[in-house]
Amino acid sequence: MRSQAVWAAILAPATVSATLNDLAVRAGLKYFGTCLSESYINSDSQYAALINDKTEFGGLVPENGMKWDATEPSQGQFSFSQGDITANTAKKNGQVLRCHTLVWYSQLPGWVTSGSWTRSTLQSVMQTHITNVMGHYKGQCYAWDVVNEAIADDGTWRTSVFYNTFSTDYIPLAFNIAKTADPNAKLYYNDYNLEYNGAKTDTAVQLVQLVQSAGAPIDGVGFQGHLIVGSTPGRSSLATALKRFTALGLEVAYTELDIRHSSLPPSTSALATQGNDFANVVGSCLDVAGCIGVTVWGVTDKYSWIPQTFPGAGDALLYDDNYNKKPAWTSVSSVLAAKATSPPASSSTTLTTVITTAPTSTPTSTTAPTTTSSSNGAQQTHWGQCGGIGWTGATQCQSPYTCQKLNDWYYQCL
Ligand code: 9MR
Repeated sequence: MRSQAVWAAILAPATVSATLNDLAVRAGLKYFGTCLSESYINSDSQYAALINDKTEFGGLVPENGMKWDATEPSQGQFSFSQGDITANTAKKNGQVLRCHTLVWYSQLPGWVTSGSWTRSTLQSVMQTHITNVMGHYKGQCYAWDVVNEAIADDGTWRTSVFYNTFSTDYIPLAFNIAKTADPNAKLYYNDYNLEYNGAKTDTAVQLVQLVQSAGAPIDGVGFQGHLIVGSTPGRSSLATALKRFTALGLEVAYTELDIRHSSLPPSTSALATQGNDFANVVGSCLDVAGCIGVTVWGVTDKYSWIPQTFPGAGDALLYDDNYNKKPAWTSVSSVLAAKATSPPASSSTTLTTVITTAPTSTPTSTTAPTTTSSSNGAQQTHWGQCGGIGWTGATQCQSPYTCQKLNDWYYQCL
């Protein structure tokens, strides 16, 4: 049992940084990352500054640059110029690189979708594609999304040129080829709507078992996390879904997190709900031992795939159009900070547990103490920090929240 003095040294406020990746790493994750849009990195300096800030985004994944249509637009002709943008940025900054994606029904060039294939000819095409693309990035990718979105929303197998040719046999085949191409990359299955723990999640569990029983390697499952404000499952339900895969010996990660408003502009209360939803998603990752990181699918609401796919919906990210941090940014940073500044309790599975295991005999307080200067009457939003050693910001919470002590260094509006 460590003494309180030892905890004080370990948790010294000077080392608490208010940037997302720094907090995530202190909270035990490998990274907090984002996708990099190849379209904006060279034309928007504010965008580039955030992408290059490893303390904020410690992981990168190319939004489009490593997909089949970008890397092998014509059969046997490979191009890595788009994918290299993200790979080189991550290398320069020391960020964790996720690589996305090898076998997917979408963003396939016409020569793949409209070819007439036998198992043997399509296997050769997959072999050539995976071997060349993974070979080019060999040693650089922490993880590869080997197979993406193989399951339809109702839990049946998604039809595609791959499924139509092989049934499900293309899935273990892809993982086997990938293992040979880059033995050190973590090999992931990646999909959306696994968060709801319904029929699609059931089939994803079957997919993992199918790969494992074929004797093929699989290391992780990516929960994309394309969610909707107000319909996002709660923290413990999300953790339950993640644990179905860690129980199979895999790691999990949120790989494309965004939580969209169904109508725009969002009201103040919708922004607060979005913050709660983000907090639940990130919190669920913190609650599951095998959840290794969170990647958001974009930096700013200015640039997102959502309005094109879901007209009228959007504003799903942590920074607004003008690069202001949204309430969701505050909630994410607060959930990370609560874990980062708490002692590694044996089972800090919920915020409540964190509170009850704080390393101090002082009872949970509802008034913020120990600030070095007072704030000018400003009030924190739900999840915001409201006190702690060294804290100089607001110490009052917006109604109905109260400022509660998580530990000597961190008080939060709950
Ligand atoms: O964000 C990507 C967008 O720019 C592309 O036009 C789109 C094409 O399908 O793909 C988007 O990213 C997808 C990701 O690669 C896989 N999961 C769903 C993402 C959102 O559609």
